[in-house]
Amino acid sequence: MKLALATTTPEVKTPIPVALLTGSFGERMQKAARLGYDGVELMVVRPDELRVDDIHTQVSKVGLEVAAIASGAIYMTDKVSLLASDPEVSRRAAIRLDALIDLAAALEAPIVTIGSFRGRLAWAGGTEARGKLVDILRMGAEKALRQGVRLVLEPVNRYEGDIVITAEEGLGLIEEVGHSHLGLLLDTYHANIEESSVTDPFRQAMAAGRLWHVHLGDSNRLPPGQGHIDFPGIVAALSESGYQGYLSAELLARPDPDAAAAATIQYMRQLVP
Ligand code: LER
Ligand code: MN
Repeated sequence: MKLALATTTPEVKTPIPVALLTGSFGERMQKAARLGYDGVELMVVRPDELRVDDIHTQVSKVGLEVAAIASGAIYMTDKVSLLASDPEVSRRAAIRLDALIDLAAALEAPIVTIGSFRGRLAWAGGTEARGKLVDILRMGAEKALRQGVRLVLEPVNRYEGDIVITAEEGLGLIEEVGHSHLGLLLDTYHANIEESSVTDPFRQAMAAGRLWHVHLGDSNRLPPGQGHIDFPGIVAALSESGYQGYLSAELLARPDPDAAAAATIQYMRQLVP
């Protein structure tokens, strides 16, 4: 298992509450490496504004990997989502997803995340919009296959979404899509709110062969160890089921983005040597 943290790419100017580290992009890469992280999860908003070669250089010259390309900041800043009420916005979101997949391939990132960026059924016309999401995910997974990356769907709690709240629901939708390149991302913070057990979903998703990425945040969305989630139990469940992917810190940048990054790795390195 490897450790990463979520941070924004240079074109993102608005503060993202769950993005870690301060300074220029290059400075943040140096800080992440110095703290002992293995990788970074890049929260991208406008992929067409990025200088991909510069990013690749700044990440790799400090010995980091791009653990994932995250879509979550797109909805937060631009209000663009796959299930937007306006079909034109939804179309733009699908184009943005394509661009994130291309970016992941260019940066050798294995994963593109789809959490709150999927939008809500309620916005897109109710339960019928489920089929629309299935189609978009299937097309996205097909594009990911062509580019040698994989998509992960993230259950998000009921206050932030209305489709795929639990791991079981996520696995069901993934089965419906039926594509080799669509899997699951489990976020400990969302799992703590929605699941009956905080460890079983990790085992179930691993047993299904679909757990490809994990987000870390404690019950209060602070760094692990500062709330009441059983992180030793989760890491044990992952380790016993053979998880080799990233555990990526996506949590509130409190008391500040650097302190939260430091506290997270200090706690997690005891569990993931
Ligand atoms: C949002 O709460 C979250 O967990 C993100 O990963 C979703 O895009
Ligand atoms: Mn998350």
